[in-house]
Amino acid sequence: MRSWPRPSVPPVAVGEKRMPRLHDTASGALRDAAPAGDTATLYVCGITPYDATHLGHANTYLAFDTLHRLWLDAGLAVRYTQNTTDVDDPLLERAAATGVDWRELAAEQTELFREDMAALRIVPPTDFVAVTDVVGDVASAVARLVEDGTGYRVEDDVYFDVKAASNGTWSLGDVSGLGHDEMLALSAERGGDPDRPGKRDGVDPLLWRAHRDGEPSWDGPVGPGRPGWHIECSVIAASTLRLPITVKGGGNDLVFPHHELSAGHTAALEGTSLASLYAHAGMVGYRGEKMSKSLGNLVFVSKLRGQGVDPRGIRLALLAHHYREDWEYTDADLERALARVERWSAWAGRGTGDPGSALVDELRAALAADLDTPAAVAAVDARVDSGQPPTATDLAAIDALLGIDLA
Ligand code: 5CA
Ligand code: ZN
Repeated sequence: MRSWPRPSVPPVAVGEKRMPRLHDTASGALRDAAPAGDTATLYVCGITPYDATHLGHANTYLAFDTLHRLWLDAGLAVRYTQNTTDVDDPLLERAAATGVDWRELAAEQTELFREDMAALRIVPPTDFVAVTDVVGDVASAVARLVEDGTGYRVEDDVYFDVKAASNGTWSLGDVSGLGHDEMLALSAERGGDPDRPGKRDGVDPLLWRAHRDGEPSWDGPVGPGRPGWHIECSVIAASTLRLPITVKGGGNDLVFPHHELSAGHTAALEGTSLASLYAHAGMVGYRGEKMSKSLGNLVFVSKLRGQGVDPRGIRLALLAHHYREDWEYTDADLERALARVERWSAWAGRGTGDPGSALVDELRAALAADLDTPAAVAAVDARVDSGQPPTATDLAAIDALLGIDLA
């Protein structure tokens, strides 16, 4: 479907380019986030379109935007896929509770998300794919899994047999490193149904939910129903990107079950790993809890924009925290960031001079080391405080790498 407008990203022709290194959840190590060829691929799990876009969402997409910008700066082509989970239990529940058609709710929230992403100058995905646009592909994938024995029925629903699927390419735990008991507990918390009778293993996830009265459903080779959650991202990744993906990303609430089991589905369907590296952003909290739709403790990007807040301030409030950190947002974060935008803008307004600045090298070095945006912001602060006016390269680098246009 339609994505959002691409911000201008100026080329920065001077200095030494750097390939990023990222913390990989699967190995627990810092690893090169680099493709074998000259095209990097990225898949970031997209929104379930209701209660969008809160600052937690924005923080996750901004983390991967920083990676995207580093890759572009390093001269790579980037293919980036993002999905929207536009049919799923929580979305249907919200639609029912508010008396809105679920399709209308999803369309309206996806449009709001596009506007927020454009305002924050997030470089858009190459492919922005709604699950409802690929239901036929998901159904065929589920049918193949049933045929090869990794998919099985519980009544009319279809589940994925994690034990049967664990083979040389993927074994349960490869992505998350969790033990079986921890998986059962998390699965209960995060949309799974570990106690359903008839399942071969409590961790086995739903591949296809058979039609229930009042729920949307599609006809297909496994009977009328709708996609399970993890299979949607496996199918969308395989249909848009060459596997394994260079980096698979999302918030750290997706490590298990979502990314673990998407990787399992991909191994079973494609015989290959889903991704070379799994990167996860921390959770942004507000008033003592993770910012989440179910708790309702949300700060919306659109609301801040509506109050006239400069989107560069929102961006800098988030960039001031390392992407892997779990942190709690307060109004002071935004106030500090807006003061910073003012200082940086005043500096940029002094006209350009002094060709000897090393700022671009400092920014690249900080960001290439696991996207250390706080260090990058501090490097700009130091340059601003030095009393020297900016160079044209300084301003281009701040725009290209941090997405802050001071012109
Ligand atoms: N549609 C699925 C992914 S396929 C989903 O998790 N949707 S979501 O709307 O709940 O979240 C969208 C993205 O924002 C995910 O990558 C999720 O990990 C991330 N996210 C959700 N809440 C927060 C939060 N409080 N802080 C940081 N990231 C968050
Ligand atoms: Zn996903």
